[in-house]
Amino acid sequence: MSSPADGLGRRQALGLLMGGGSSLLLGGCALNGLSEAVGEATQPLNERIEALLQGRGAVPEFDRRQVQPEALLVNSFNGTPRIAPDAYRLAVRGLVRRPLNLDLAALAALPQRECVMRHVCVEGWAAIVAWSGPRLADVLALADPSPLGAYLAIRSADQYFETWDLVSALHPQTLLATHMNGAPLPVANGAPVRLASPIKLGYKLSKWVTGLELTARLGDRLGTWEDRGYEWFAGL
Ligand SMILES: Nc1nc2c(c(=O)[nH]1)N[C@H]1C(S)=C(S)[C@@H](COP(=O)(O)O)O[C@H]1N2
Ligand SMILES: [Mo]
Repeated sequence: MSSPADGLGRRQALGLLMGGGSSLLLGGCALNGLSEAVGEATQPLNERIEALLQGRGAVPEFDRRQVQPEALLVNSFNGTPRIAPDAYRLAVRGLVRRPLNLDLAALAALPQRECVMRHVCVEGWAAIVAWSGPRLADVLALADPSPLGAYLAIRSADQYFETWDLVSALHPQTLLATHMNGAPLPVANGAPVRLASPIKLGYKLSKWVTGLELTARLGDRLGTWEDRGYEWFAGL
């Protein structure tokens, strides 16, 4: 006899155990027809469980010599915005006590981290990349976040939009990268500032980031691709 969960992945099996509604965030099954039945009230629990399952520990990193520059394909869906470095400002808004407009010098003055990670795109390619820049957590800390903040909305110059849970945003390997493979970030890859993190799929890693907004809840828009059915948590 096989159990009903046979042949299903861990996430799907868990989704069954917890009731179908949980599959929206846990299983990547946003297109299974159940998504409409998922109430907002069930989301925080799902997110907490997902974070627990992932352990939220540090992801093992690669060696700098393992980077695969030729394997990193450019995926841009709304053109390539060109941002003059001198004019660049990163707006930090929402549930913060000190709203900020940070220039590139302010980002460069923060401790610089490097993360050599595998970038994974759902379109079927992956590449090991070395990203560096300040930690997103250090940037947010400058704005003195309110404890009520639980989500981060991320705006980009090409109108790309993303939302993240704050636990993932504050993960020590989540960076606002200004450099790629040891050189300044190329325009096509998001210059002057993009998200980089080994804990999320490629579409969560916004390029040309111009705005961060700390919020207590998710709004109507989850993200450019999430609103078309892609999974919101998109954990790796
Ligand atoms: N602003 C913005 N960010 C974006 C995208 C985009 O089109 N616009 N594409 C996403 C997707 S699907 C992937 S896989 C990566 C690709 O990053 P790359 O072009 O540097 O390889 O960027 C992500 N971030
Ligand atoms: Mo992607």
